[in-house]
Amino acid sequence: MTWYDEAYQGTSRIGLKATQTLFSEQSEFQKIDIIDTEEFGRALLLDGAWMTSEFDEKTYHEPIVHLPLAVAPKIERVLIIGGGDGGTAREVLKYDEVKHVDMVEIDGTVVEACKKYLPNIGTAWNDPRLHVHIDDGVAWVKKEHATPYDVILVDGADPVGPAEGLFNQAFFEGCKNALSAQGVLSTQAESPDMMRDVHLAMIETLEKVFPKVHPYYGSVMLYPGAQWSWIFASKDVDPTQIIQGRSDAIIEQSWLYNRDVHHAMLAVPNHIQRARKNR
Ligand code: SPD
Repeated sequence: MTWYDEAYQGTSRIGLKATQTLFSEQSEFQKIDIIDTEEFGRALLLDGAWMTSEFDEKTYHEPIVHLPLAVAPKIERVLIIGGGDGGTAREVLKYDEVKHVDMVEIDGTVVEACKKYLPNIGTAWNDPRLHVHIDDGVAWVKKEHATPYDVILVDGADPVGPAEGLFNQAFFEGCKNALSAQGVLSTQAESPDMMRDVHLAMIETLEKVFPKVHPYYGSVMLYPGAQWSWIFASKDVDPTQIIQGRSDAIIEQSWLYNRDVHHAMLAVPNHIQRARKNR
């Protein structure tokens, strides 16, 4: 049996013992590994970093999707940047109000491998509302969009390699231009503990682009630090104002997400509050 580890800064590792290596290939963009394990089920690594596993994926995909979709004034048109395993699209497509989803993933090999080996995560590939584009998300948001998006979800990897462009001001300005006036964005925002500087820099960058910026927090077992974050940004939407009734049916089936969790995720740790005051 082979151990697969995500090594962080040469000082720590998070590892799982594989019972089987299902897929291992260097694509045009990155090294893709999909393995099977005893406790976490099937899991995906990109360039040696854990992206998702059958066991803990809901603790990532429910927050990135349900917090913004519970409060966005409109959710008809959704853009997902990244999200090649299909978990984010699956959660978005649970909403009947969603009419059209563009998912823009740079690496077609990730999509094909996940369709084949992670069918329990991407369960909505055949939904006719989902349009998968193998394309660069940075270029996609810069294009003129005849109809703006109501929601943009940035489900990329870490800020090294192919996802690096999903963390800078120019990209978020593109997102703002692609959104409707009342549109909202949510992006994965790294570990507030292990990647604290990156997390704080993302808040600062988003604040240069959007008037309202709210980090939110949860735990994802396989990620460095296990404590993870996302950032909700908009021109003028209050993330505490849940649209009544919209998420009720979803909450009945969800693993983690409910109204209490929604509000709890928006609680900002003291060390982040202090750092934001001192910047
Ligand atoms: N360090 C891991 C960051 C990964 C964020 N995206 C995960 C993809 C799951 N759909």
